[in-house]
Amino acid sequence: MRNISPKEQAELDATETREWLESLDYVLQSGGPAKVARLLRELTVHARQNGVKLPFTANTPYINSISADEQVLMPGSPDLERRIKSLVRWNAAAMVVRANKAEEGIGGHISTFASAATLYEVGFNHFFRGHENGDGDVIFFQGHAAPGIYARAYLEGRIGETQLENFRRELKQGGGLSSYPHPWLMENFWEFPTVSMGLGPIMAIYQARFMRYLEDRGLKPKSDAKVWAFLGDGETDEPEALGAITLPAREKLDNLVFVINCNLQRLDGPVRGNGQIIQELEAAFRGAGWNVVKVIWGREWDPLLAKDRDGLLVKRMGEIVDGQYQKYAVESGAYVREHFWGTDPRLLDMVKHLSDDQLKKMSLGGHDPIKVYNAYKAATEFKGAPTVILARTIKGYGLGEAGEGKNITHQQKKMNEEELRAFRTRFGIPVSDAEIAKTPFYRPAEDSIEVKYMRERREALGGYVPSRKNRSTPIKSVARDLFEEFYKGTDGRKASTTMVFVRLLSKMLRDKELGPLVVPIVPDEARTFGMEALFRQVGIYSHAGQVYEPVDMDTLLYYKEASDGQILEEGINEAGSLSSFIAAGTAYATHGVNTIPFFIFYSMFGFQRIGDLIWAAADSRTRGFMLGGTSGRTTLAGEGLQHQDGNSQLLAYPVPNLVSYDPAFAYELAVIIEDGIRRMYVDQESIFYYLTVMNEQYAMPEMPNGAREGILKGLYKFRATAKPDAALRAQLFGSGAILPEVIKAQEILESKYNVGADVWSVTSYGELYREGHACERWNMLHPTQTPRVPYVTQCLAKAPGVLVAASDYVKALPDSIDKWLPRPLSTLGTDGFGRSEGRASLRDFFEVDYRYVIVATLAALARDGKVDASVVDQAIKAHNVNSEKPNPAVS
Ligand SMILES: Cc1ncc(C[n+]2csc(CCOP(=O)(O)OP(=O)(O)O)c2C)c(N)n1
Ligand SMILES: [Mg+2]
Repeated sequence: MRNISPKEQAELDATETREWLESLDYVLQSGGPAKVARLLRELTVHARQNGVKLPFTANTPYINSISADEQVLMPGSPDLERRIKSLVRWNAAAMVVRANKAEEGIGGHISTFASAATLYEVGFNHFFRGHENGDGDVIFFQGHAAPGIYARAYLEGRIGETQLENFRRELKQGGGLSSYPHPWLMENFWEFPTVSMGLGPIMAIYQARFMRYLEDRGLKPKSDAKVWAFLGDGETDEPEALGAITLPAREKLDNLVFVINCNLQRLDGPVRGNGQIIQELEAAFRGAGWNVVKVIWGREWDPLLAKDRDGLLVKRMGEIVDGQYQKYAVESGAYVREHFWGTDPRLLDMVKHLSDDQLKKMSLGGHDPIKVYNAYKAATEFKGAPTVILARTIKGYGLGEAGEGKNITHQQKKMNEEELRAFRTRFGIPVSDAEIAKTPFYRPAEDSIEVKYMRERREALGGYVPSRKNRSTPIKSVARDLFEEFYKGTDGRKASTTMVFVRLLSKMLRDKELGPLVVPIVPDEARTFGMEALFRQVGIYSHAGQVYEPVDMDTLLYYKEASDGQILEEGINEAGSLSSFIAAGTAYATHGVNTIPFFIFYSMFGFQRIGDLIWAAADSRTRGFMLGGTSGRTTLAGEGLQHQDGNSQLLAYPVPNLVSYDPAFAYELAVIIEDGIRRMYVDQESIFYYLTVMNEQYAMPEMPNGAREGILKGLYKFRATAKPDAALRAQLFGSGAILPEVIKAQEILESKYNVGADVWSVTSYGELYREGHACERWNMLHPTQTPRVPYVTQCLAKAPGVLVAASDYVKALPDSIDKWLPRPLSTLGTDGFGRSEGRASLRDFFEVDYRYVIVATLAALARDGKVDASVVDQAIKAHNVNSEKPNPAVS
């Protein structure tokens, strides 16, 4: 047989391909798409069975998922909508430019919204549902797009010109606008903070799931409201952004829509210069089970794609990397013709009827309202899975020379006169050349067709968004008898504060009024905290119920999943759990339901790991209780360096609306939780709680008379000395699991060393610290009035003797109240890395057990000249304290 030349081979291949395609076309025409799909599936199986290795791909071609002939016409008035969008664009840019003129460096972002304007405007005009007709959509706006959202609210008449003028200057007279979405600062406007990138997407996922939870548990009527999350393509590099995307597919959350603005750029440069972010994201989301809608090309491409019989154009589209696409966006039509189309004469031929200018103006999908409209329509109608829309845009769209598609675009805040003029002309804004230098805001008259149209659309869609308000009715009161059992103590029986919490939680769950509102959240630690009885009592939430027979079905406490289950068992996922906590703790505003979340977790994996989400919870005005379980550096035995938490109580300090406590006893915990529910759900305070609970067991004493106020303020005298008249006196502070050590030291100091020591329980250094500073500040500003005395000073001003504190947390905690005490405080704490050891050894290592309390007390008395140094020395020896051991804080 003669050899076939490569050219002949290519022709044979082409013929063969054509024959196969023609057969397929025939099947498509006669049998329809379903038949083609079946055939292809069977062909694939057959090929695999015969050893053909098929490469895996989760990708579809680099074209729109919705073809031109599938798309529907847009309702409404596209022309008017374009005009409105232009006005929004102008005002958004103007507010940033003005802010930067008025005060150098005040910042702001023009280019994010410039690229996303169509994505938002189509939503505002046709999809985003307000809360007024019942249930509204929940929208997570991309933080850096805030100027556009404000500009629209200004046109709608919801935000005044002064506020717009004071963008990023919130402290100005008359009020300003916060740089980004912050419910804490604009509580009637923004619902969720998103600007710490990655947090918006994960919060949105758990919000969508929580909406289903509320419906399945009958706490809210079923609705087809959506959760929308707008994010940047660069943002998807944050682990939180994509880290939880399998959950909504698993749970079939078709109430969730992600819109990813793929402008191919982030702050420094291209997101994937050498690859394609859209294809990468498509594969990730499809792999996770999402419905993926790609909106890559604008309408001008449709006729070209229709002509692309051989797939040449689609192939060309798919082989260009993003860095190169970015180059096309800034280059001339001639450049695009040469470099994009010029690789094949057949491609060049396809566009020979188009001028360079027309080539340059071929739009991208994310800038074309009809493409975006169809994508949103498909997303909102899709059943059985969440949808992600991957919309291609140009960063800084419309800014022209001022920064369209450039690498510096993200930080472009200024536009010179010429650039402003070009921008004005491009979008047809009625601002004259004479006025342009002032960059005036522009709002058409109240009765203009633009304003009327915007208002009508929003009215039809259920009111303005974003908009936040408390939609719940406060709980009337909290029944004291739920909590009173814990005031009595355990009569010598040992218990841990975790056990106490679980018992209290179980009681609350049984309460008629409170019970249904309680949302227990655990990241795969329920057994660690002894909560497994709750599995059976209230069930684990699962939309699907339980479709299998649990392995422990025949036991009393079997693993019960139910569609109306109450526990959110989040698996090993603290970030997801905290996102659920935020959804549940803000439901009073979002859904008008007073759910009370109790999120219990391994305390070291709370603040330390997901501190930024806790900050977002604070900003969101989340209500509820976070419980750091197995906490304390020396109380968690055996677990070692990464687990033992001596930090979180300090890390809780900076969160302004977080109230933190380190309770030692059952009644302290009960008093704190009862008061917390009252403050948050009866009095409607925008606070939340952090409580550390321990697994060390000891007898729980009875609540001393009159202790309630002190427990809540952070300090009360737990036990006075039996020797108030002793010559040597001391005041000992203990908290959490270290309090029993301090009580033991009190007894020995009295019996062996004749020191009359009072013991104080410090439930919260944080609260004492805040109150102390509040007094100090007031005194500074009111010099002629009677000074306020910090609570801690009131308690201790007349208390005799030396002052000693022992904590299972870092020394900075007790030290933080030192200045309001009458004499210097000697501090014992657990600075340093933990060790894998038992409690006794750990407390020796960290120098926080009763022996160190004794030594510290005697050393302070020696310092004050009350005892001889030799007494301290003898105590060190008597208690086997090793003076030469290395400092645990640095070893
Ligand atoms: C966690 C976090 N890291 C860094 C930043 C700073 N930052 C703000 S915007 C931005 C780039 C955003 O790019 P992209 O997500 O693609 O959004 P685009 O503006 O392009 O729409 C960066 C790095 C931030 N806001 N949050
Ligand atoms: Mg981007």
